Amino acid sequence: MFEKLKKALSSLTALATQKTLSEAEVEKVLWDFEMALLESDVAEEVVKALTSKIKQEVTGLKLSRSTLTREYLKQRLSSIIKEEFFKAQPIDLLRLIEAKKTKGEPYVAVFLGINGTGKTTTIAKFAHHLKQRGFSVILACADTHRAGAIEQLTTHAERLGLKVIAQRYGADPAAVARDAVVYAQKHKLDVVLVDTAGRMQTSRNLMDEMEKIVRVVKPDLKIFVGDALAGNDAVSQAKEFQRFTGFDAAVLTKVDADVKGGAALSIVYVTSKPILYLGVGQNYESLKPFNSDEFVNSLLDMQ
Ligand SMILES: Nc1nc2c(ncn2[C@@H]2O[C@H](COP(=O)(O)OP(=O)(O)OP(=O)(O)O)[C@@H](O)[C@H]2O)c(=O)[nH]1
Ligand SMILES: [Mg+2]
Repeated sequence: MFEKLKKALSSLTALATQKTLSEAEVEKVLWDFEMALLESDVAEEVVKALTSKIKQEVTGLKLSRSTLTREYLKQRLSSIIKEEFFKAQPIDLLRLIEAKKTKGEPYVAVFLGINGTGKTTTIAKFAHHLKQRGFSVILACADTHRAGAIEQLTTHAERLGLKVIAQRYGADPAAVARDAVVYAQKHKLDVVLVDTAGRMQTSRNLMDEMEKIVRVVKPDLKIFVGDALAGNDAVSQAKEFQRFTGFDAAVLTKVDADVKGGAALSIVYVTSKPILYLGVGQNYESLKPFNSDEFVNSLLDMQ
């Protein structure tokens, strides 16, 4: 995971191994660093923000080997990334769900994003995660567009032993979502997970439909599901969804297959919303809670 981004960061910390450093050498390393970030799918605006911070840092230092130790550079890079890139308040989702449960109300989460990013699979994984922690969960199939969507979610529900609310294809997705919330209220279920159809951020009708679902069910949380493999595209999708419907947090999927790693850094920076989970495979256990400190430390190979 994220090998390219790790390599980009270590290209910078390698500065410290050189005996003497001329301004030109530092420039060269910074240039390579910038290119390596771009190649890791870090969005351009994020590369600019990060490299200008690092430049200030490095050029402000006396360029002697004693000040520019590798450990020192790693520490600085790590705090810059943590301070500048993970400013978003983390969300303790399980605590929020517990709080609503105490009030006797279901917690409603709507999953949104473009086609094929992993929304339905993430819902199944998340439902499994919640069930293991003792919460009762109901799934709502508010994807009434894509052929097979209802069967896909129903199959997951059967495997996981969960109730699913679905209507026919072409039905109003907002009505399906509302039915699920009403069912959960009546049967005292803890969590409603609403699966929505994949929609291009450029499709006005579908974005309006998404907005209607949100208006009708007033979810506690809107979760953007982004595909790590889409790199910079995932970043522009996140921006557009942010503009249309807004969202509170993100899940990044297919991280197991992502050698680059730029999308995670960029989505958080560009939207200022936290990442809740990483999808790291296709089975129900492959959902990892995301911790920004651990993420940055692993990128920099620090404990
Ligand atoms: N390797 C890997 N594959 C994943 C992950 N998450 C989802 N997938 C795969 O991605 C494909 C699409 O997943 P879906 O959950 O159907 O995506 P979706 O966003 O619901 O798709 P639409 O409903 O068509 O918009 C499936 O083959 C999933 O198995 C992940 O974390 N890692
Ligand atoms: Mg789906």
